[in-house]
Amino acid sequence: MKTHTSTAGSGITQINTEQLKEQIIRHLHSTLGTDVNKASPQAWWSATCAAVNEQVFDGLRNTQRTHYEQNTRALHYFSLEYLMGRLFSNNLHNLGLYSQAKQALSELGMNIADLEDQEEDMALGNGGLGRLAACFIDSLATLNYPAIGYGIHYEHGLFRQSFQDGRQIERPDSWREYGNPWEICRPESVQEISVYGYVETVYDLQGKMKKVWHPGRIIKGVPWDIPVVGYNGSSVNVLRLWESRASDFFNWDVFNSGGYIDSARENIEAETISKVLYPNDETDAGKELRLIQQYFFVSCSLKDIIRRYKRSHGDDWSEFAKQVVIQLNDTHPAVAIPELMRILVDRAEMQWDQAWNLCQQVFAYTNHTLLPEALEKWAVRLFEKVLPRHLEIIYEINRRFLVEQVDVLWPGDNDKKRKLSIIEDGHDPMVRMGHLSVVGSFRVNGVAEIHSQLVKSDLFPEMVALWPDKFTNVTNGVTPRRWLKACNPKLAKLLDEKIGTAWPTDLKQLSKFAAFADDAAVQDAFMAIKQQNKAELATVVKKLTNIDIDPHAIFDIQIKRLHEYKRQHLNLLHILALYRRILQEPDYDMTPRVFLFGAKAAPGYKLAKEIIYAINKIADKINHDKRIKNRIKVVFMPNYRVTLAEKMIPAADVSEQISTAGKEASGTGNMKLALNGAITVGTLDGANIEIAEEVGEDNIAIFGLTVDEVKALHANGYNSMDYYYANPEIKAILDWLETDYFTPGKPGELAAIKRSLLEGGDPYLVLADFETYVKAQEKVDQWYRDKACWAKKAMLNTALVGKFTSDRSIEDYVSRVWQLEKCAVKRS
Ligand code: H53
Repeated sequence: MKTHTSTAGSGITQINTEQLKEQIIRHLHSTLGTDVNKASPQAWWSATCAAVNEQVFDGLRNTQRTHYEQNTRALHYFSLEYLMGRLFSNNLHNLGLYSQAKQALSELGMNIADLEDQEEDMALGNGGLGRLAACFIDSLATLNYPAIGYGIHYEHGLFRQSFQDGRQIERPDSWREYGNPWEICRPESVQEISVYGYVETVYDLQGKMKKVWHPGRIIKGVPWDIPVVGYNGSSVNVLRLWESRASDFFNWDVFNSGGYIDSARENIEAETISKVLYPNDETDAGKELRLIQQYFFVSCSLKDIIRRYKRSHGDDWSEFAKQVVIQLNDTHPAVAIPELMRILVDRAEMQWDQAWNLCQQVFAYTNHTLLPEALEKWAVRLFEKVLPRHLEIIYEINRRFLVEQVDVLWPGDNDKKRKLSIIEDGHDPMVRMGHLSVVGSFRVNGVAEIHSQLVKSDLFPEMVALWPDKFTNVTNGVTPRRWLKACNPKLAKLLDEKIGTAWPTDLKQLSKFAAFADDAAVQDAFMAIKQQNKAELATVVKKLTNIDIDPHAIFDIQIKRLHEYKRQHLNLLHILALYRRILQEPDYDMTPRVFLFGAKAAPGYKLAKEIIYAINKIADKINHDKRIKNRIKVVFMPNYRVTLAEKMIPAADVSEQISTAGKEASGTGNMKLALNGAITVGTLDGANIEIAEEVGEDNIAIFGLTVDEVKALHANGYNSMDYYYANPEIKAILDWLETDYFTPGKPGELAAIKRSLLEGGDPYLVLADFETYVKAQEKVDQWYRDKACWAKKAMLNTALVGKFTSDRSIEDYVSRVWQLEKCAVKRS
């Protein structure tokens, strides 16, 4: 019997396999009330989680005590989304306990992989932005930075997707239906927040004017803490998520006045706030409940921060900006700016200038998109109804900004004022949250070099003129612990053997692996691992879709939210082109390919849903067409989520990153896929540009219009019809979509795509990029035929993307924005 001992570092007690076994059994008995011979896999999983938590809570206590004793400056990450996925194996890996747990469970007759499957994904996010937040909190804990993530404890995370006759069906996600072992309720830190009502102007005895907000509704925020375990047992930070409940205080009033039913209704309405995650990625819903969600969580979080600050500083605000920095993850939490002003001016009775000065030292804002439909605006009418005092404060912020800044730089220039005003004029005036975020923050960053450039040149050029030093870049990153070590254990082991074990926390070490790129034996080992990962994915595919795929084909993967700008339909047109070529030329020479998609469409996004439907229908036709002799297979994986990504990414040969240049702010899936040895077919967009710089042009297939060419094409009047008539292949494919070939007896069912590309003007230039895309794919096909050539390229992708660890992103934030100090955790 082997007994491993954990290598866990300072914050956490070390433990070996025997101790772990004892703990698991103890929890089976005393926490689960069951026994080894009758426990269900769910009970085994829960007992193991409870055992793991003994170490986690140890680390948490030590971390919190150390931070308190050292009175550290801390980052407060405000995000409406955290796409955490599963925590079981992640926590085990980060505690250095995975192999002990595997061993302990196997000695107890259990298979760790079966237990892992007991866990629901924690899907409290939509896509890139939410997953980035999850990677960042992992890195912050790993790097020993004092930090807390704040967000919403949604009862229902992102919907579960299934397909019915190829169409997306959404079902609610109930991730904590049977409890969640990783969260701790903290009733001692409940907060109360207000919404609605009206503002009264009053004068005190000295004749000084004061604004008093009489709220219409009070809501309770109950915090749930999720420990965030750093790698190798460094810090254990916290993700604090707020759940909304009816306020007891308010409820008693209604209850005592005989309104039992009203009181129950109030309860339901209050609880609605944290009920469900809005399922839109990059579209602004503009709904009242969403504004209330935003305000609810930032108000609870600010009060929590201030409560903690006051514990050591009382009413002395002079240290506040030294202790507190708040990162706004997109504009979603931007209402924190007027909320802090309200707290300082109305409650703490601070002078406006002093309060504003403080705000501008505390907030920093990350922009994640240039897409106009994602740039949040709130109708002034709605704001006034929900947050009347905040609207007044925003007006005052705006008035001072226009008078003291804009008019000073551009005296009398009303155009500039109109463009820069936080309030957009019109028959339905709007509050521009992006403008508010820039004005109220000391730093604004984009998420990849090109994106940060475009934020400056296209989105906020005048703001740059006002504050040139405010703008910076922090290129995104991903945690290599989850996205290589945990999800691709075979490759991780090979790397350990070849370059040592330091890479998970020092990802630039991967470059040492480049020395093996021409070594035939290492190439074979690398490709054998890829082959095994592909075979494992093929089993998953069979189980989920009943489709047989050949693990020796090229696995060509596009996984991301469904959006026109991400151009899943460009991928589909390529598939159709290949299919048609084979039908026309039965011996058409191509390397067999499996096209795998994973994507959820926002439930209200019609065209995105039509694209899913088209992919499914075309997949069905192609997969059953004997004439193509398995040269093409198309699979749409249902319910794409973090857990599925962890199975798909290690098995990818080709990574599809084909957004219209200038539209994808960064992308992070591109980084995960390259890290696992997939070769990118991509446009010069977002972080693809930086990936190309790192891996070199021989090891990536770049195609398509550049940002400048896209701009020029639009400026000169793009006409997609020209491409339709000029390229017979494009014409034939689009016309095909109108027939009933893929939807027997129902012609026109797939015509929405054609309509958007022709009548709709093809806003994302699919047809303009089609030809170069097909050429890039032909090049990839050729590369794959030479096994050594492919292995070398794939290995160099893994070796050369060390830049894209989220640890580097965090260090960039620390030096460019947050100015934090590391704080090593002491064990008690
Ligand atoms: O944020 C990612 C980027 C990605 C961008 C994405 C994003 C959302 O997921 C949601 C809203 C939003 O404004 C941006 O699309 O390019 O990688 C993390 O920065």
